[in-house]
Order: sequence, then structure tokens, then C-alpha cells
Amino acid sequence: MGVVEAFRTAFGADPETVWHAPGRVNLIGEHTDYNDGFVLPFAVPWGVTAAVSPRGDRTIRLRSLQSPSAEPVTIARHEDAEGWTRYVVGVFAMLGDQVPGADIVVDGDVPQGAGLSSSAALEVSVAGALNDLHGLGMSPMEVALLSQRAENDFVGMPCGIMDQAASALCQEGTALFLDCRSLGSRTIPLDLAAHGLRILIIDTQVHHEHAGGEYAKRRAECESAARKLGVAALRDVTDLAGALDRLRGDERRRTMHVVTENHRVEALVGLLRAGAITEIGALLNASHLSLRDQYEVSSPELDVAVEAALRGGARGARMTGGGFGGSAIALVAEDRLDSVKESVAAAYAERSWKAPRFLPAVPGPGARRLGSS
Ligand code: GAF
Repeated sequence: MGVVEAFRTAFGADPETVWHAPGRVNLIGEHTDYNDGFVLPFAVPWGVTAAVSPRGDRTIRLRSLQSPSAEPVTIARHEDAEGWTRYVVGVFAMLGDQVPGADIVVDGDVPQGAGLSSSAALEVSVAGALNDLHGLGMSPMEVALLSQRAENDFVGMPCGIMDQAASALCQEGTALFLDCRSLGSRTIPLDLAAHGLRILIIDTQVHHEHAGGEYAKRRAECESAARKLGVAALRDVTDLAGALDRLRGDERRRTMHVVTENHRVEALVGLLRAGAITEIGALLNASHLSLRDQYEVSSPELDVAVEAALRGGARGARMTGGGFGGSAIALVAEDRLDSVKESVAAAYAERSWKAPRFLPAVPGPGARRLGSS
């Protein structure tokens, strides 16, 4: 059943607007966003579609086509929200008195647990719809910032701006180069097909439970290192060797990663702009090693996926997203796709791990209205 039909069944009328927001993969620039640094994500072809009508009271009635119950959940007070509904109710909480309640049906097809930002897609689809319905006049970046605040302050996940910005701002066929301090962005053409290349998502189908706690810990370590170095954020470190001399242990390693990763993003953008996409593999590989050894957010499943993809002929590969499971990406020449998949599948089978899932990553458009009645 489509989302509009489900809305009619649940609420007895057509939705006033229907919005779609995508998930993302990050080409490079990992754990740099909350350090005021650079990121280069692109939107994936999967996302969340939200059919929404405003209500005359403050109640939120919500149904997800992915939830087994056909009955909408009724949320009269924001603090009553549980589970996935918090990402939606968080958006209402951040908008406060600017909007009344709403009837909402959501339908998502972002592969669950793959680390492709289904939560950002959910927040941005609802925030985009409410912005439109109530004429709030928010720019796509303001929609992203509001969605990030919903996640930080309501859900309690201290994420940076990358996922919501990618969902709100990306454009088809391009990656989004975002300066997470100025919030200035530019679209960078990602002309994979013209070079006979593909980006393959390797979903490890594993997600480690401690990911949220480790994420907050990394963020705190970076903030502490920046304080010790007397800079506003690790993005401001210009003398890396001097900074490393002044730090120890984990904070030293985290700083090493963040500073070098920012340089890798800029280098990779430079190569793309020069039309040298075939040359970006080494930067992807270096990013992975840094995330594995310096930032310590990889996992055995991600490492094996990356190593096996390279053995199978990938031009470069790295974990993508927050880490501790989720997905890796591999840059692969079209004629090597089968051998890369076979190599990764065999490496997983040898270890008796659950088979990984392979998904093609084609850069899609960002959030947009699909229709209104
Ligand atoms: C998660 C977060 F939500 C992002 O903000 C970002 O920090 C990413 O991990 C790591 O680059 O997706």
C-alpha cells in the first residue's frame, strides 16, 4: 500500500502534503562534522516519505508502514514518545508553538541498521513537510539544523550536522562538500558512470550496541583535545606535529585522525574537480586506516569487508558513517563488481559470518515535496 492510500485508510482524508527525504552515504570526511571540519556525503536512492496533514489541536497521530500495527500511535504529550516516534516528535518539540499537531503516515525504505541515516531521513521528511505546510520559510539548511537539534536535544544522540544536511541539501549526480563550521556548501559532480565506475555499499548487517556511547566518548575526547590545544575545534589545528607533541594517548590519536581526515576531504574534492575520480582510491584507503587505527571506530566486519574488497579489485574502500558496524563503501570498476562481491562474500563465509548485503550507491536528490492535495 502506498503512503497516500495508507493515510486515507488511517485518517479518512487525503494528506495535505507528501515529502520525501533520503538517507546518505559519506564518501569521505568521517567524524569531522562535530569538529567543525569538512564532509563529502551524497544522498542514496532510499529514504523516508511522509504524508502529513495539520490538526486543529496539539496531538500527533503517527503511523509507520514499517510497523506491524495498522493503528496510528496517538501522542498527546511530547514526553510520551517512544522508540522511532521520538525522531518525529523531536521535530515538533523543536518547532514549539510554531506548529499545531498533525496526522502523519511514514514509509521508509532505507536498509535498516546499514548506517545509511534512516533517522535523519525521517526527521528531515517531517521537518520539510511542516516547513511547507505552515509557511515557516526555513531554508534547506535551516531544516537540517532543526532536525539535528531534534536528534541532539530530544532523542539525546549528540550527532553532527552531516546526515541531516546531506538529506536536506544533496542534489542528484553530485556529492555535497560541506564546511561544517560556516555551513557553506557546494555540489561536486560525481561522474561515476562516465569513468566506468560504481560505488558499492557493503552492508555488514552487524551493528554493535555500544555505538551510541562510543560516539559520545569520541566527541568528548575531541573537545578535550581542542581545549588543551587552545583552539575552538580540532579543525583549527594547523601545526599537527606540534599539537601531537602536546597530547597523549586517545586524544593524540583522535586529533591525528580529525586533522588528516580534513586534509583528505579537501584533497579528494580537488581530484574530483580536476576530473580525476579514478585517482581517489588511495584517499579512501587512508581514511579507513585512520578510522581503524587512530579513531578506533571500525569493527572486524568492516575491516574484513574493506580488505576483501581491495583483494577483489576495488580501487579503494573504507567504512562509512559512525562505525562499529553498518556499511563500508568500495569504489569499483564496472568489470570488477562481481569479483569484489565474490571476494567479500567468501571472506565472510570463511568466518561463518552472516552474508553481507551489496547495494549500488547512485547519488540521488535531496529532500523534496512529492505532492499535495
Ligand atoms: C554519524 C553522525 F550522525 C554524523 O553526524 C557523523 O558524525 C558521522 O556519524 C561520522 O562521520 O552518522
